[in-house]
Amino acid sequence: MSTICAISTAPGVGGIAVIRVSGTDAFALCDKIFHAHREGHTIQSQKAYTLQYGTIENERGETVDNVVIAVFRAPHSFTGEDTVEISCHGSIYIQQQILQLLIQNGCELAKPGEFTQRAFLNGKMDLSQAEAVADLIASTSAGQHRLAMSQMRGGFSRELKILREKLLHITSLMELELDFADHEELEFADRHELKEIAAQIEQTMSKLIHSFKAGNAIKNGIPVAIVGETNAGKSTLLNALLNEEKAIVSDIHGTTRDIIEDTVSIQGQIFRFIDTAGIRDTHDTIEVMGIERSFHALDQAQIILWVIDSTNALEQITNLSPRILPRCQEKELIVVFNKSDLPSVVHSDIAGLPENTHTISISAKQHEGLNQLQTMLIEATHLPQISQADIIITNARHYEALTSALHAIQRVEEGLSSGLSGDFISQDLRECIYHLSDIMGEVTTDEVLGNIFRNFCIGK
Ligand SMILES: Nc1nc2c(ncn2[C@@H]2O[C@H](COP(=O)(O)OP(=O)(O)OP(=O)(O)O)[C@@H](O)[C@H]2O)c(=O)[nH]1
Ligand SMILES: [Mg+2]
Repeated sequence: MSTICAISTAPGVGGIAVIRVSGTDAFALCDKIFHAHREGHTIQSQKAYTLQYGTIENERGETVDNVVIAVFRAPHSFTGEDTVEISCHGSIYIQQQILQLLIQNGCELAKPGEFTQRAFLNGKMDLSQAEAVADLIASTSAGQHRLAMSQMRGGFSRELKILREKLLHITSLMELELDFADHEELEFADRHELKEIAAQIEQTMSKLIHSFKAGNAIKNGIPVAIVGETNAGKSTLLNALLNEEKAIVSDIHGTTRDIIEDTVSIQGQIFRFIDTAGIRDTHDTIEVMGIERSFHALDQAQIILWVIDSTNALEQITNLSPRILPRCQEKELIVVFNKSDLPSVVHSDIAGLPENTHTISISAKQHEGLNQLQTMLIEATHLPQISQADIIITNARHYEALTSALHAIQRVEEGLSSGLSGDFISQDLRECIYHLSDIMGEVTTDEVLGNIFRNFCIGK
């Protein structure tokens, strides 16, 4: 395989940058531009997992930089190939010069994710673990980090392997039976036992599929729609929660006309706050379109913050209850009485709201009551406490494959119950195994692989 190189540290200027070179010729290629500090030393003769000091020189013999070389020998490296890591100074100019010299001497520039792709192809990790590497790099919250770490360590892969072994066991029994189809009295596979194993498999799969909701919420953030009448202070609240002047705030009714959203981490959990156009009767065509979007955002969200101007609370509740409450039945609704800094007659047990509605009084403008609101938000997520040992699905590709596998195993169970002939059952079993293997990347097409790794950053 060709030898590839890339800058593995973040783009821009840092104190130090790392350039990674991986492939059969990594040592020989790097030796062409490296001059060891100690006479007679080379990278090719350098022991694995040691560091060596020296200089990188260009074709005119000028020093580009003083560097430290780390050597990893195949198969004991991240990619499974011979790998060199050049630590140079952080200047973008230096990094580009070294990269250019490597390419001039025969290296190829790595494509995004190519190092991880090679690790996968060389059997250092399965596909779901490789995908976790990308998640780990992208993680910005404690929750995301914990999930990626657990997936990278292979907990999910182990679970899949166990499932697959059980399936293979049933399949081989079923197929053995088919081989002796002439002897009808033969039944190697005890149907009762098979049903039990299939039920166990179905249960484990359902659990994994179920975990996707939590996994997805942790990875992509829990959607929270901020809705209410115009001028209630929705955009002011969005800005306060994000701690940033993201949305325009004004005392003109109908200021926000489109969806404005952003994510923020609260106590290690990512929330995606969606500010919406204030709901009112209007003849303004654009505003009407904006209000339609408000309801769409409400329908998509998991938590609803209904912002009410406390100085006008009763009227707002009466006006909007028929339009908001029916849409919140499956969701967590928090009624936020805003503008608590102004005199008002509102009480949190105000009439007109269903019993057990969560209410809170805040001043978005003065940032009063925000901590309590954040705590309420965390409670409203109902996310289970997740440890690194838990197996949670976070990836839509895995979710789809598992769902297909689940349908196949359900067909197997039905087939077993209704006494369906063995060859049909074993066909469904094979399909189930196929989908599990797909998650681990054992039957995945090059096109799908290409897509997965394209989303990585270069240098990883
Ligand atoms: N006194 C007081 N004024 C507030 C508070 N929150 C918002 N306001 C004011 O209320 C007005 C409307 O605020 P916005 O945040 O633009 O209201 P909105 O709900 O986004 O309004 P639309 O975008 O028109 O639907 C502005 O003048 C804000 O400064 C608050 O807690 N106290
Ligand atoms: Mg607004």
